[in-house]
Amino acid sequence: MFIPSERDIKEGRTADVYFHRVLRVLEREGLADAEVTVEVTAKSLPEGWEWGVLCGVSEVLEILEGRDVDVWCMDEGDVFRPGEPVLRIRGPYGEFCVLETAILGCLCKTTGIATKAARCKIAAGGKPVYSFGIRRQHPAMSVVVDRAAYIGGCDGVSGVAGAEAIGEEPVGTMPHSMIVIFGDQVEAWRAFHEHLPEDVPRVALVDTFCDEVEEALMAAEALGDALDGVRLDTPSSRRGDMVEIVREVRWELDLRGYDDVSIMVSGGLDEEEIARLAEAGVDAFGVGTAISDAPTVDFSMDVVEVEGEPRAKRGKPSGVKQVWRCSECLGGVVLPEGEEPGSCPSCGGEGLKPALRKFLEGGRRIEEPRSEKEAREHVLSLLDRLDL
Ligand code: PCP
Repeated sequence: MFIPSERDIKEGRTADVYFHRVLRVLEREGLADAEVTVEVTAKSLPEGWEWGVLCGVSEVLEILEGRDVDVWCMDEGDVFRPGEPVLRIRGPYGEFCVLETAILGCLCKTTGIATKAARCKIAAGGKPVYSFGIRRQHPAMSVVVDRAAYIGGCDGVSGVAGAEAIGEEPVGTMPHSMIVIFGDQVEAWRAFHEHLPEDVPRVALVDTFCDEVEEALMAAEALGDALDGVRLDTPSSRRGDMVEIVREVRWELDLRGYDDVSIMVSGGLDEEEIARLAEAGVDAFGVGTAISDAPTVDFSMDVVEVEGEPRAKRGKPSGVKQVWRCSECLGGVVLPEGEEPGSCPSCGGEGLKPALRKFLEGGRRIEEPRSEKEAREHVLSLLDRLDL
């Protein structure tokens, strides 16, 4: 398959060729050792997002570790805003110029995925949101996609490899194919219940051959107390008003004493539909494409200082910057490095703290980024102060 090795990435073989060309020119002109500082910033965010959840820091640090550079960055799962540098690298440009492609590549899509996951969690009102979309990306991306969705706040991931990477059990029960092959829903659900370990939730897919209400009641009657929930994954050709369908399923289940059977919905979900369905009583969401193929965040890496002198291309503010984040309101201000802030410009509080911290010194680790679990917990702790 077409998958570059970790060594290919760390040695710049996945780089845009012009970075190798600029390195050749600079080396021959004796400029490859010029000490520069670069900053990675997103001038704007997709779809009018006002904030993003940074993801990919761990891999960026792995790529730069051992190179003769100093690296400051925001942490895995930190919230950032347009115009705020999230990463700063200082050192001989020749040390890292061929790594720019990989560094940006580790940040752009994963940050989009993590941000979209956080937005879905806000839309779901805190109800469980599971990452179900790795099938929409190349399998080489499956771990990265599920990890980013988890860091953004997803409660679980469907991928076996992704779940292993984050130290969780994978989430997911049955595809339509199982029921179609049996040709009988009840037989399929009963076989699932008979053959799978007890710790696998009994969530019956209830939209394969008949109406969702009808199949939900069939599943409840077939599995009784063993049934944990039903999943509605109604194909678009049959998808009426899912809010009304969910309300009817809930009503008919409750009327017959199955009020402990949860309702999960998957298929074609995005923020708006999740919010509507959460309101209608859906207990959990399986979100695929909206998260796994989330918009790419347009980070760029720009030289802002050369041999200690502020210098940047037009449109990019020169000089090295620090981002001061308010721990109270999550507001922030960007100031030249070394300049101390006053009170928070958004809430007036005194909670401003520097967001860019030093992680590598001379290529050696002096600080570890958050783990996936720590980053996800951090994101979840911020959601009540973030708006869609
Ligand atoms: C899909 C599968 C995924 C869902 C939908 C993600 O259903 O269940 O979990 O959909 P999304 O990308 O639109 O959010 P099917 O394609 O019907 O696959 P299956 O029959 O295997 O459930």
